[in-house]
Amino acid sequence: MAERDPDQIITIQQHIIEQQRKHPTASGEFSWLLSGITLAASIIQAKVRRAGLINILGETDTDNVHGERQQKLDIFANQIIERCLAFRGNVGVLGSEELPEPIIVHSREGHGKYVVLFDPLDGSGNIDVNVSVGTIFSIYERVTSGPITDGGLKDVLQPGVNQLAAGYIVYGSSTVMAYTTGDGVHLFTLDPATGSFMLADEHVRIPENGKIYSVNEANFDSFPKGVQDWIHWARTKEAGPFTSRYIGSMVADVHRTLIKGGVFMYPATAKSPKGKLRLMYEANPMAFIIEQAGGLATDGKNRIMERVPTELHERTPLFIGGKHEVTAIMERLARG
Ligand code: AHM
Ligand code: MG
Repeated sequence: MAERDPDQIITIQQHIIEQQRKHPTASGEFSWLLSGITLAASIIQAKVRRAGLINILGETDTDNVHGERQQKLDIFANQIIERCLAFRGNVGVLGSEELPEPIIVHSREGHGKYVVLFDPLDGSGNIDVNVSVGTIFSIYERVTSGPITDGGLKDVLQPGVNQLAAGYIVYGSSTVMAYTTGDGVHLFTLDPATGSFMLADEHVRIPENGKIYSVNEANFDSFPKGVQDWIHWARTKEAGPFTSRYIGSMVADVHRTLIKGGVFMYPATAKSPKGKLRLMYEANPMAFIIEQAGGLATDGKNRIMERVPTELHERTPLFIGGKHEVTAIMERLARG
């Protein structure tokens, strides 16, 4: 790929259009869909930035002065994404962490051909303490055609390898967005002055041999033995040594892992025997991003993106990050 002039300013819209030009048969519908997600992200970040003020101004989760129910931020984020995508005309099914069942989108043109799965505000438990939160999304093409008859489940329950695109937005000290359509991972930073996501880095690669592990160590005693063994090893002098970082917002922990390397994990625990994180809108999109950056994402045994889902809210253990670290943990797990 030709080197870009570093002085060139590229917005996410331009970038998506450029990506689309690489596919001569592309209709432009897909770019239209992605731009719905960036619009939602801009609106959500503005609301997240005012979260503290909203409390100071005395608004609660009771009715506001207009007689409207004051919403929690994750419900707000969910509604914004629904509203930004449902009217694009090309989305057939939406699935969200906040919704028990998929939503079938009825548009004037008939059922759209895309499926979008999302976690509207990952890590929302951290908002009260001003820690980064984010939005995660995953896009598929429907596998059925014509009217959607089974509540959208056939179209939703696809393995991650079928994803057309995935990405996340972190509402941190700045707002950053990462996306992939299978041609590398591209990073953008929101310029609050213009409201545009500006290209910050293209074809990002996860550093090899990162020396950070990220896990909720309070659960250590109930981790599988292989995970305990690897952590014991990582704490030794010979290992590197590693340092530990755990934000408690997966989206922010994985973003750090993408930039700095190392491994983020949420193994099975006594409290969450199947793992805590959700396969379809947390693990799969992050797996697509990290694999496209040269890393790995597994459930300890198998590649996350090859798991065949059986339900929208299915949980999975997750080991995601640099190849060396994830492979080493899997080897220890295999030893039992
Ligand atoms: P959420 O989507 O309801 O916010 O829950 C998922 C979050 C992840 O962002 C994070 O990695 C994990 O829960 C933290 O869990 P724990 O507090 O058990 O460490
Ligand atoms: Mg989440």
